[in-house]
Parts: sequence; C-alpha cells; structure tokens
Amino acid sequence: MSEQLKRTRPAPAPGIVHFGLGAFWRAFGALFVEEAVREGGGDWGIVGVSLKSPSTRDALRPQDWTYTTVELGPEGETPRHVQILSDVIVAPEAPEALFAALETAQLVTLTVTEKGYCHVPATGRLNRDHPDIAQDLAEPDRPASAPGFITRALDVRRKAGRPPFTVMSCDNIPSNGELLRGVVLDLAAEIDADLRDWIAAEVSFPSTMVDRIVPALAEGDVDDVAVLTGYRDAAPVKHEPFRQWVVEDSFCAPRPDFGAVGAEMVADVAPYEHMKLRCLNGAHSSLAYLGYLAGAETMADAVARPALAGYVRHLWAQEITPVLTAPPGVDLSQYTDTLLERFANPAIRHRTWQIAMDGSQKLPQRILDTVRECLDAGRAPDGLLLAIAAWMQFTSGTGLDGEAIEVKDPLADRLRACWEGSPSEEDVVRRYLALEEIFEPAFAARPEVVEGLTLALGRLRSQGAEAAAEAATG
Ligand code: CS2
Repeated sequence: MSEQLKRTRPAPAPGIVHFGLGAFWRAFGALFVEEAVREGGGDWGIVGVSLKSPSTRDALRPQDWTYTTVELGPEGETPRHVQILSDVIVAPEAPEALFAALETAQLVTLTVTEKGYCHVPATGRLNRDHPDIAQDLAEPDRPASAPGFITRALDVRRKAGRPPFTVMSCDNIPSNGELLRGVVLDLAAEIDADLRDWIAAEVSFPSTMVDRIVPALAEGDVDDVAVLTGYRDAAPVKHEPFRQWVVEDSFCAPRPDFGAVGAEMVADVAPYEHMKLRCLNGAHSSLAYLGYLAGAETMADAVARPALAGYVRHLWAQEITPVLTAPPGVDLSQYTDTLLERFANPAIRHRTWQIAMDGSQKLPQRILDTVRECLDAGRAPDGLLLAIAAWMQFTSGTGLDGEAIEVKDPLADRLRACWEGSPSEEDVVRRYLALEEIFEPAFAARPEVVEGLTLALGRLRSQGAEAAAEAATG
C-alpha cells in the first residue's frame, strides 16, 4: 500500500476563485497558474468551488488540496504534483466561505460546462425557467448557480465601494465571455438596475479558447498513478501533452502573467474559438455519436476504423473548413491533421459516451452553425447532418441493435419523447427540430434540413453507422 500524497510546499495566498473543479481545469488552467507563479510569484492560490458534488473536495482534503497530473506523451507518462489549490469549497454546504473568498479575489474563472451558464443554447440569453436561476432570483443572497454567486459577490463589492474582480469563462462556448456577461447582466437587471449598470461599466469578462483533451477519471487510474509515483492519490488526472490557451487581453483587475507561460494573449479570440469549436469539438461530437453507435468505446477506437477516419477527414475538408476563417498564421489543413493525431492517441481513453453527454447544449455551436453556413454557401453538409441524425438515435435511449443507452442531458426526457408512439423517421426529425432551445425556427424550417436529416436517419438505421458514414461522405 503506497503512502498518502501530502503537500510539500505552501500554496500561495488565494487570489483566484475557480468554479467547476473538474478534471479539465485541474489539468489545464491550474497548471498555467502554477507555472505563472513559479515564474513571477504573486498571490495566486486558487480556491476551487464545486457547485453540487462534494466528491472532489472529499478526495482532495486528505492530501492537503494537492493532486497528481499525468501527461500521456509518446515517450511515456510524466507525473506532476500540483500544489496551487489553497482550498476547495462545496458551495451549497459553505456559501459564507465562498462569499469570503469572492470578497478578496482578483480573478474568477469558470469551467462549469455548457449547462452551467443557465442560458438558452439557441439564443445565448438567460434561461429564467432554469431551477437554479429561479433560486437566484428568489433569494439573491442564497444563490444556486455560478452566475448567481458571481452577481451576488459583485454586488457586495459594489456596495463596499471596492473594485470588482475579472470574470473569465473557460468553457467551450463561442464568445464565452460575452455570453457570461449577458447572463450576469440579465440576472443583475432583475435584482437591481444600478447593479446591472455598475457591472456593465466596471467588470471585464474576457473570452477565451481552451484546448486540452482530458478524459474523466477511469477505473484503474488511481492504481496506475500509485504505481507510477509511489503515492496514493484519490483524484489524479490524466491528459494529453497538447495544450492551447488563447485569452482576450481585457482584465479589470490584476492577473497572473499567463502570457509568460505559453498562453496567447490577443485582442480578439473569436477566430480561434470558431476554429477550435467547429474543427475539434464538432468532429468530437460527430465521432462520439457515430462511434458509439458503431460500438467504438473510445475516440481512438473510433478513428481506428477506416470508415470513421475517412468520415472525419471529409467533415474537415469538405464541410467545416470551407466555411471557416482561419486565425492569423494558421493553416487549417495542418491544424486538422494534428487533430486526427491527437484523437488517435491510444493512451487517452476518452470515451465516446462521455463526449456524447449534454448534446443539446453542445450541438448549436459545434455543428449547427457550420451546417447553416454550408447551406448558405450552397454546399451539402451531408456528413454533419448524419452526425445530428446519430445524436437523435443516441438520445432515443436505444442503439441500432436495440441495446439500451444511458443518456445524460438536461433535456433527456424531451429528447426521448420525440420517439414515443413509433413515429416515422420524418416525424422524429420534425419533433426534434421543433425543440426551440436547440434549433432556431428559421433553421428548422429549411427543407434541406428536414430532408437531409430524414435521409440520414433512414440510412443510419438501415445500414448501420459505418456504412452510413461512408455513404454520406463518399
Ligand atoms: C469534448 C471536450 O467532452 C467533450 O465534449 O469534446 O471536452 C474536448 O475534449 C475538449 O474541448 C478539448 O479541448
């Protein structure tokens, strides 16, 4: 039995509050912060916040909030003992501790996944029907959502006459800063018009593009890491070597020197976000649904199948990049070649099922924008329409051979209801397209969309995922 992992050096005094302490942030942003402190010093300890589950806090507490990351490179596994977290708070259990941290923070960062923004995916506006938002509005000083805590903490700073912190979203959403700003302003406007105006004038919400593949902890990881390091860590994280962080350089308060440790500080993140969301995440989601239905457990298994590798190459070359503007100095065909290599890394056991989760929140920015732009440009997005059809099949809760699928999605019940009463394929498609949270009515009404999806769903169900992928892209 190996020894328990323990802190070997003190954390810096806290300066950052991070919402959403999942595997991704611990293997990405936390490393940039730790490196920036190593280079330039500063009080940039991170207070990690979980909004719901206590599991990360409970795992990290006995190890003094430290943990191990393991980089899975071509030359083997490189462990690192990360010691930048100064505390972990489970918001509903200790709201006062969280407000105390937010009173002195300079920077608030978020990786709460798409659904954590409590917005309507098709419009980007605050979803007032969301149960957490209902709580934020009913009792603004006992909020439930990340935007609710941020709005409340900003109000406290305003009333105390103190300057605000910067609020930086690090989730896979286009214009994530602007989206978060809109949600916070909508929420603040309901609470107090002066608060709304103060936030609008004083607080920066930089947008960012984040990229590193970090699968969820898998069975066996804890034991593997104990063998590698000699220490028992209840919450290690494995990740690929690649990382890219593009940050809009717009901060209303001090920040660590991210630029000194490899982040690209730019004036406009939009071209980078579009490239990453459409090329990486769009391909990821497409391969997740088709791959899962074809029986591929991981992304590497999916791209090892010639039909699916050919399919994703076609998506990039014929559907996604022709309607994309490359960021300055980037060659999109090189970029997508690198993506295929990253997806194929067999050491990264990134499950298709994990990526398939929350599709209702992911599809608009990953796939639907490209489909619309292809149609406007007179290009046939048959491969992406097949991906949407595969998502419909996946969210029916039943695979192509009749096997049950566990569907995790905030709209899971409504998605499954589209299949009730043995409807025809065209009816299934029309029912899905009627979900306005996901599909804008003008998009859903396009005949090419209805016909293309009906054809794709029919092919998928009669020929199977791999043959349908070949037929759509051949
Ligand atoms: C993935 C992303 O789970 C998913 O939806 O597409 O987490 C992806 O691995 C990251 O965005 C890569 O940067």
